[in-house]
Amino acid sequence: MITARTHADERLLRHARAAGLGEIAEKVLARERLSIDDGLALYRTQHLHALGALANHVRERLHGDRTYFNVNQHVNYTNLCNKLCKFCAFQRLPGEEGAYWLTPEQAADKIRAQLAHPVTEVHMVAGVWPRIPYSYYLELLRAVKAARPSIHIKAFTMVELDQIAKVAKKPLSEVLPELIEAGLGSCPGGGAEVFSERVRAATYHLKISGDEWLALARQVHRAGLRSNCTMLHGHIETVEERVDHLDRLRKLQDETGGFQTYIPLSFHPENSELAHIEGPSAIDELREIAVARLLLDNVPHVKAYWILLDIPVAQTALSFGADDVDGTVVEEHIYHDAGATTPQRVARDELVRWIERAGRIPVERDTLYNEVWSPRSAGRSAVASPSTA
Ligand code: V47
Repeated sequence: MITARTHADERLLRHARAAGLGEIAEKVLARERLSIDDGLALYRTQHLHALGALANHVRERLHGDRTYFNVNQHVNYTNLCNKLCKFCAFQRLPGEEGAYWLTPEQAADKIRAQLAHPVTEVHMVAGVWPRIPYSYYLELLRAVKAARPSIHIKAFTMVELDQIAKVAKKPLSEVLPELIEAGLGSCPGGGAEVFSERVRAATYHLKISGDEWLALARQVHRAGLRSNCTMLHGHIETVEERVDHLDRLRKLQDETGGFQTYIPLSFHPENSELAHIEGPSAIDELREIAVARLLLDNVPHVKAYWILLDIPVAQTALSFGADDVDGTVVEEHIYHDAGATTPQRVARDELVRWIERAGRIPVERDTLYNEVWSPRSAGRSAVASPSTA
């Protein structure tokens, strides 16, 4: 499609040309797909503002000022894990200090504890422990649904699904309909780490490979579920490996269209075996958001997950390509065990204010991006809400 260039487009082009990104800007304005080499150039440019402006152009073309959030809660049902990933501070072996495994009723209690708040989604992920039987996963889903029938359950990364199929002793294609019947609504994006075999061999060799992660996501999409996708960045991976990871996500998305949102996960080193690595800076995090927005031209949303970015960086990311900030969260362990200094939860109205103070329009969504509330639907007061969290 050929569209006439506006003054703003010409200004963007001049800015990009001055930064040596003119050819990429031409492609972005023409809505052409960026290549692997373009991706490398975006990672290597020192001109963060020009990169951010290009990503912001795409963000505004797709979503205008709309910025999505939801009222959600996280439940990490166990930290028992046998994958021994070097980046992880959350995992425990049985008998280790702090090891826990919630019964389905204990998980349901966490849902019931939030009944006074307008929670629409539970994000439920955990470690992988082979003694957890298949029946547990079904009971967990049923108990959560019984506690709050309206809740959308976004649960189980591809790593957990791989394990669930193993203990079920059935192929995933047979397991997924049973999980859906018990209440599963969609899948989160974790566990992908970086698809590179080199990085996997060095830091998470017991985990499923990139090919396996992608094959499982393909099956999830074929079963009719939407899912998210992620990349864990800022440890030992190279920029070539990052571009390859994004390219492989993009290829699967061409095939299935099942990814809703991409979430770059910045490595938090504390209390992990990689504690000697500094982890990404705010600049690295903004670059990651911007490159993803430009390369993943077929994934609708890019999330600035405030828990790991911190609020000022998440607000800034809304002008670097991101259009979503995740939600109220309530109780988070994975990043707080790894040194995150953000609060464990945020009130719904505070999220609304952060988004407004970043100059954007807050839109409360459900998990599948149906609009729950926006200032337009609520009249003039942006903070007015169905009820407050
Ligand atoms: O799978 C673990 C990563 C993931 C660390 O889908 C770490 O909406 C950085 O996937 N430093 C879980 N990252 C979180 C996740 C997620 C979060 C928010 C929203 C969604 C979504 C998904 O966190 C794990 C792993 O890749 N992780 N430890 C760490 N120390």
